[in-house]
Amino acid sequence: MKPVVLIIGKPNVGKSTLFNRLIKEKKAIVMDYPGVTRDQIFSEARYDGRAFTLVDTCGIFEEPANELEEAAKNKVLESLDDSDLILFIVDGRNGLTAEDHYLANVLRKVKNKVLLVANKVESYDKFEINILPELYTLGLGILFQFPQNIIKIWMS
Ligand SMILES: Nc1nc2c(ncn2[C@@H]2O[C@H](COP(=O)(O)OP(=O)(O)OP(=O)(O)O)[C@@H](O)[C@H]2O)c(=O)[nH]1
Ligand SMILES: [Mg+2]
Repeated sequence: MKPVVLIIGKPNVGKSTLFNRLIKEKKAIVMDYPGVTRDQIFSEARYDGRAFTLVDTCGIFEEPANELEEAAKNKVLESLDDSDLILFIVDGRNGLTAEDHYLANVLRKVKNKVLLVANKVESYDKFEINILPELYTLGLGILFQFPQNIIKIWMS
């Protein structure tokens, strides 16, 4: 079986945008408001000659507002063990919130396969000063940036 790469993160951080970019298709719906992705979306992907299954998710709601969110959350929780790599996406422009910390705590149990990805990093200078130090406090692996050069660093 191909390795499974799971994209996770709180709503609206750009998970589906990254998913589409990596599979080079507009398969997942991208909107400028949170809570767009519900069911997990799977796609076969290939990068640098390596094939893998990429999964876009709704992330994990700390406090699901309804049964749908509860079911979606449980599905993602179940998927963690079955994934080979988990891309934990955070907002590199606005920094962390309680939701990110909640997710980080959940992911600590599978820490060795988690990569923290800061998305929406349009100004690296601002990011480095305002956001980067905060991200290190999560104590989760290496930091990658998107969109600037994640793919380059990821595969190197
Ligand atoms: N400025 C900026 N905006 C981005 C970036 N990546 C995504 N966005 C925007 O952020 C918004 C949310 O993107 P999505 O990809 O739908 O986010 P998501 O995490 O899948 O959201 P949910 O499915 O609702 O959890 C959209 O308006 C995107 O265009 C980025 O790198 N920079
Ligand atoms: Mg989405």
